[in-house]
Amino acid sequence: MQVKKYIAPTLKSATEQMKNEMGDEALILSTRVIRESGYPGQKMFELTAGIEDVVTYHETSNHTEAKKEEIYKSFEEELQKISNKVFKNSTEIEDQIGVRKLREKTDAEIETPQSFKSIVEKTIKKLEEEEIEKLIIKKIILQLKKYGKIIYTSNLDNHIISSIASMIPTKEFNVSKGLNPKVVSLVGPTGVGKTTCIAKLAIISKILHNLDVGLISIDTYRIGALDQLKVFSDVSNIDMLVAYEPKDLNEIMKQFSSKDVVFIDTAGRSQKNDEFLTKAKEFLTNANVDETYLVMSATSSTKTLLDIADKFTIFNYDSVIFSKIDEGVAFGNLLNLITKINVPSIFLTNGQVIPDDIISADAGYMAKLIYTGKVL
Ligand SMILES: Nc1nc2c(ncn2[C@@H]2O[C@H](COP(=O)(O)OP(=O)(O)OP(=O)(O)O)[C@@H](O)[C@H]2O)c(=O)[nH]1
Ligand SMILES: [Mg+2]
Repeated sequence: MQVKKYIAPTLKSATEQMKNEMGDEALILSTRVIRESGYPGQKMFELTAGIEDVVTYHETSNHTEAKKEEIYKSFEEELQKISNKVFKNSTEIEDQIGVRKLREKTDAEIETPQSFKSIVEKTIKKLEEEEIEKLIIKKIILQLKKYGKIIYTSNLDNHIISSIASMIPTKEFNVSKGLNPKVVSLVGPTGVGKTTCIAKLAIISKILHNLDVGLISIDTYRIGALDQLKVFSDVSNIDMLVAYEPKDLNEIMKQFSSKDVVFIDTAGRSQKNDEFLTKAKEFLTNANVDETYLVMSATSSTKTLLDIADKFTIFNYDSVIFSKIDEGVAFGNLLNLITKINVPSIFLTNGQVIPDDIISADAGYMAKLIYTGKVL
């Protein structure tokens, strides 16, 4: 580590001097107030700064083992000097600048530029295997390069996961008791799990949050669809009404006016069927929907997800639900989609069990899912 002292009338100007000379990566090791003879009576600040040169990842640099040892030794010496001078207890400064851990690392653990390069290559391969698009991989790697000096093999995965998480917007599901009913509709292609998801949300709202729940089905298209929700509503003792025509919704909403939350189950429609999509939209317009969630299967390809997300924009959906993550084997498709549509995720579903198999969307969880390809 190179260590240098800067003396200036303010801490700010000392910091500026440090940055001009040592760059943004310099660390402030200590600061103190001193009285300088050249400036009688004037308060001066002394800033001790250091710049790391033990762990560098510039691919062009070529540290031999001996060179590394030499740098490491001078770093230790400098550290000792500073700690003796500035702090009574040397562990105090070590802890402050976080080098204690670094000192404890064995030589084998310190990455050479070559090993960092191979780590990056392995990372790219892993991200490709998870089916993340090249442009996103590039973005992740660029972020890694930015933090190169503090990345080790042991914390690399965490850096990648944080980088992925920073690209995932999420939203919370909020319902307040005693206000106008919050009206939530679920839309999406056929068989993605809309009705199952509504059943999960309805039970959670009723049992866990003690909310008064209403269910509406506008799915009079598929044979058996009404029965599916009706059986559930009977078993769970949750009111359910059916709208056969868009105008029916005016009356139904009056009947449900004292509910806390109302879920509307729509018929699954192929995103290719414009006529059906327009009809469903007409129903929902009459229901004064507060929030619409687009349900998509996590097992669909990126191309399919993008097509669905595009065709369903007619519903102005606020959030997305990724269903069937338990059936997925790679989840790069989710990141590819999310980074393009920029709509928050609200839930993930991970099985058929009502109400257990649903998870609130969390960027960290989703990033791990995408990076590891495994449902944790
Ligand atoms: N493995 C798995 N299966 C699920 C999940 N969610 C729903 N399913 C199953 O997927 C099938 C279709 O679920 P539905 O809830 O009927 O799907 P839908 O979107 O309402 O279907 P349509 O109304 O016909 O468009 C059922 O067998 C569900 O049990 C999930 O998260 N994981
Ligand atoms: Mg359904």
